[in-house]
Amino acid sequence: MMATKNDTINGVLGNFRIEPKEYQLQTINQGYINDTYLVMDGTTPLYIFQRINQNVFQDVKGIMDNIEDAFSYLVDPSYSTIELVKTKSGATYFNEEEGGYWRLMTYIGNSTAHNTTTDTKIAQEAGRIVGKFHQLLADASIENYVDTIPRFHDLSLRQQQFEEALGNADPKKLDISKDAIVFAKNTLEKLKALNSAELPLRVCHNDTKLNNILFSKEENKALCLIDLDTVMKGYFYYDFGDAIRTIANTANEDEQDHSKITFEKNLFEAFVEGLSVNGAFLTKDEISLLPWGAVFMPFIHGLRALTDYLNNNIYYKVSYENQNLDRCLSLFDFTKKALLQIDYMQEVVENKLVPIQ
Ligand code: GN1
Ligand code: MG
Repeated sequence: MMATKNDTINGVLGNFRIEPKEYQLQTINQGYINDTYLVMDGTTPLYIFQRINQNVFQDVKGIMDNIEDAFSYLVDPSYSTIELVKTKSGATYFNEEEGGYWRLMTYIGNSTAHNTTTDTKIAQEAGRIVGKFHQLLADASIENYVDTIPRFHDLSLRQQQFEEALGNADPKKLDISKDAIVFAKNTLEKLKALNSAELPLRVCHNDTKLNNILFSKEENKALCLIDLDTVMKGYFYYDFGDAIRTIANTANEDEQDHSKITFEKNLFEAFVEGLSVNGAFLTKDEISLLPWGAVFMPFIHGLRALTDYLNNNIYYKVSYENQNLDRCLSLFDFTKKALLQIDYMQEVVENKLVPIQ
């Protein structure tokens, strides 16, 4: 008899330090990169098991070292701890030769994640936990962190990749996406100024979209950030902007009906309010550039999606042919809406956030 996928995965699980038994597995279809499974004992969820996408993450050891170091600082009564379950030989990941690299983490019970929200309590809690994450990691030694995806949020790299894709793309695709291409070129010019800003490098999460925040099921209290694959050096405005693009906007990332894409001021304010309850942890310059982060992050993601569309979907997993284009158009639409709110955002962040001295 052919082994089923579950048997195979159970076989890999046997390499980790957990009670040896037959577990039930549930595929989690979130995310564009890794394969994720919920490991259950009967109906009780116990672990998150992931196969790391090596096409995207070539330095698996670097990622796991970054995560292990970050977890050692993310210890606080108001922050839930996730543990890496070691393999039988004491490693943080298992290399299954042909099958790739696997890691196992403890699952936080009674938790949930939201793709979008209209609830200001959730937005505020998201701000509080993103701020707490940064406060706790401010004690980590930045030089210990490996750049596992070098220049991940570097706009000049993304511009170069976009220009290469333009050069190789199918003329039909260039025609279908012509308006997006014009917007991309114009906005790249506008955002160049951000490159010259002198800001402190921090240990960032780099993927703080709302569904990477875990909430308690009962009261929607933010528990912790998940998906720490991209924990690397970065600027705070990356984490701010990535959260805002998924919180102040109540539509999904690939929403095709742009009338549903809006910049919700009450959710923006609630998020900033949540950041502020942590007290002062940002410099004056970091605070003053936050509104640009809310433009920069949806834009850079839209640009990457457009590039991948032109490259025939070689990077992101897509569930239909034009998903990357839909993501690009929706992300660019939110970028335009955020651009209209720069002055408003400036006022809110200056009013609510106190800089460190
Ligand atoms: C990718 O697979 P997922 O959802 O964790 C991407 C993020 C984007 C996200 C959504 C390594 O993350 O940067 O925010 O899709 N991660 C990588 O657009 O490229
Ligand atoms: Mg991710």
